[in-house]
Amino acid sequence: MTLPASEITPRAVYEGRRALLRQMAAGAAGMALAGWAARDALAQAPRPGKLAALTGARSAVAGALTMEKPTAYADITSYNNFYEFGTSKSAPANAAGAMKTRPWTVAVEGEVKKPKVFDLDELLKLAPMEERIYRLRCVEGWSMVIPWVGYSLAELIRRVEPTGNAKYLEFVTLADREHMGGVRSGVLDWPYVEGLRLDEAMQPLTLLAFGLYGELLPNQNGAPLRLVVPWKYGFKSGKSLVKIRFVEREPRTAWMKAGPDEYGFYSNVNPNVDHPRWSQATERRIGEDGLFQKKRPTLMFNGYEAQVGQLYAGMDLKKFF
Ligand SMILES: Nc1nc2c(c(=O)[nH]1)N[C@H]1C(S)=C(S)[C@@H](COP(=O)(O)O)O[C@H]1N2
Ligand SMILES: [Mo]
Repeated sequence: MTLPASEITPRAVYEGRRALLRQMAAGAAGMALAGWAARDALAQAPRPGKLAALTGARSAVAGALTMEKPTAYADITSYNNFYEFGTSKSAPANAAGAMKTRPWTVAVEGEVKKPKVFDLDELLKLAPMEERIYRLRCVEGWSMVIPWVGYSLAELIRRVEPTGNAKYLEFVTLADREHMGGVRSGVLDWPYVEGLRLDEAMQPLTLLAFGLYGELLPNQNGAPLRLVVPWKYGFKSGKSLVKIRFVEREPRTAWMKAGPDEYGFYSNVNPNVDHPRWSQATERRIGEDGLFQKKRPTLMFNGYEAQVGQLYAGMDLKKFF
């Protein structure tokens, strides 16, 4: 389960308090206190008890512990986008049980000095697990707050030593026709491919996630490991990763192939750049739905502007959407 307060390492507590003080100094004192209380409640909440425990110390990475109340486990694990299992929100929870998540390997290749096929067990031990509480904003206009367990993708990147030609990373996810009904359909050009610029991939918030709510990832959320890039629309966070390629040129992603005018390479959350077919200015928080529930304003870079804004300095974000 998530570490009870009594077992959190003194350093984690110290770092957490410092993060809190920084947030309070930033003028969010009331919200910060509410958020802190929510996280303490989370830490004491019983494990969902569905899957094996995978705990992490609270992250000290700047911005890694959002102040907002985590979405209920039942919502996070029953309202999903995972088109390999179908396009409805309930299809992944119903069908992803068929996916075999062991044995599992991830091939890391391309422009690196030390290419390697990593076994899942090796990846689970590669770096200390951390709890990160991130907002996830889907391009469709809804959001959740998810307590992930994992470590920065940078930990893995450093170990394979990118060459000077490595400018981008391409992420390839599982496409198993036998166990994934959606892969037999033509809804996307499989496998699901996503990409990041190397500096985006190295940003410490970019997470390789293996769990949520203190347990291994449920299949429908991308077991056994997935990417989470909290300042970008949810589709950039590929599930069930099998390959990471370091490349020189910007990868063509599955969504860019499907709708080049609608889905750009960057896909940073941006309330000022509308999707061609709908506004991106507000969002519906899953679990808060109700007749009189107000939508929430969508935040620039999904609220992570202080951490990631400088990655895009001087870029026209309407052009590089
Ligand atoms: N392989 C794969 N990864 C994927 C998707 C997908 O269809 N296939 N959907 C994306 C989208 S659109 C979103 S919003 C998030 C949803 O993650 P969640 O179901 O864990 O909330 O996963 C992303 N990763
Ligand atoms: Mo999404």
